[in-house]
Amino acid sequence: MRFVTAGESHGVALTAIVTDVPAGVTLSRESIDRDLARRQRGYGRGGRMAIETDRADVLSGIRFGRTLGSPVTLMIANADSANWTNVMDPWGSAEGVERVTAPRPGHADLGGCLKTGTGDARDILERASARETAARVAAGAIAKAVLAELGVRVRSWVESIGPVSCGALAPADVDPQAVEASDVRCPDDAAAAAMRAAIDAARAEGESLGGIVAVCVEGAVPGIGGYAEAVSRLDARIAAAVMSIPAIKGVEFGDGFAAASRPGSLVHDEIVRDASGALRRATNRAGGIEGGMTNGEPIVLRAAMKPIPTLMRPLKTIDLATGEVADAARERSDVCAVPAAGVVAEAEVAMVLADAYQDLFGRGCLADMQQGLAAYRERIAW
Ligand code: EPS
Repeated sequence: MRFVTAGESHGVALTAIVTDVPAGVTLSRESIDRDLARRQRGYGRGGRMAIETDRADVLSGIRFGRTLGSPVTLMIANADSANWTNVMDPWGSAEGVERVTAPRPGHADLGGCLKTGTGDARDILERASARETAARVAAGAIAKAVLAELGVRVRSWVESIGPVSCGALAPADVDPQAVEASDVRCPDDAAAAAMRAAIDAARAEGESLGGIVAVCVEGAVPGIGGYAEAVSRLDARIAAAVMSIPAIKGVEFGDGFAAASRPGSLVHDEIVRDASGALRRATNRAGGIEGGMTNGEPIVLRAAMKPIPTLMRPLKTIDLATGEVADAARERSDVCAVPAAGVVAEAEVAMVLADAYQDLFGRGCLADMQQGLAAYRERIAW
């Protein structure tokens, strides 16, 4: 499975086209819209989220609640576009429309203006906006539906916002209901309260905050991904997908960077037999991936998100129209979008993993994939 998105933040709609979707996958409109709502929630979001109630219309590829095996087209209308018709008109004139000429440090504004030659950063920011991640989440819901049929679940939670951290949590200690009940998506109540306070303080100071999200995949069989070719290595594929989310600056699996300073015996996970006779690991420091492949333990990865570049107390920049020092552009924005980033990361991870399952068990039809998976499970029982 692969997907491509299109759409500007204040254009008519966002769209995603998902290709290589296996036929016969059951899914509901609610499952897609639920993830869209999860992405919209979160303490620290800006005014836009009060305007939008994201819902996906399916334009192709699904009939009577089942995938057809043809490309799935999803469309999410931008309710706010009604307020931007002259600014975003495909055929009108730029005359009288205010340009954005003070690029924000940390945003795509300057690089995009230089790359494309435009003198209006709106040409860039409309697409670079994290609003685009709504389309990714809708596409990811299709991948999650495929994975669910294969016994694989993807979830996420927040471990830090700004300076406040609840530390690295073991997946077994994270109650998914507690995560979903928290408006910062952190299951630790004390940390969650401190995170909200940090967001309030940042808002009061015209600041923005980043943080760390964790994503966990449970139920994946060993051997998904590959060791033989660089492009098939699952950790590389997942890292690339997660790094493609706007504002993500780092990705680590398992103990990640901390493992670099430890001796090998404190890094690698001993192979043991569990009560059922299956080969398992005594620990999961690798984060479920070894040699570019799943090892049967939960995949655990963390992504670091930088603070959103739009600051109400702006940094200095150079105005592209005048060449003079200026305050960076201010747009309505979020103080903190870390809780949303976790939901987007779930979508990216799900898409990569569904595709990697298809590498092993076929692409065309879910029933064939399930049959292949059952035979594989039987063969690898050691
Ligand atoms: C977002 C929509 C945007 C921002 C935010 C994410 O809406 P607007 O620009 O109309 O306020 O709230 O975008 C950014 C943080 C950004 O840097 O562009 C969304 O739907 O997630």
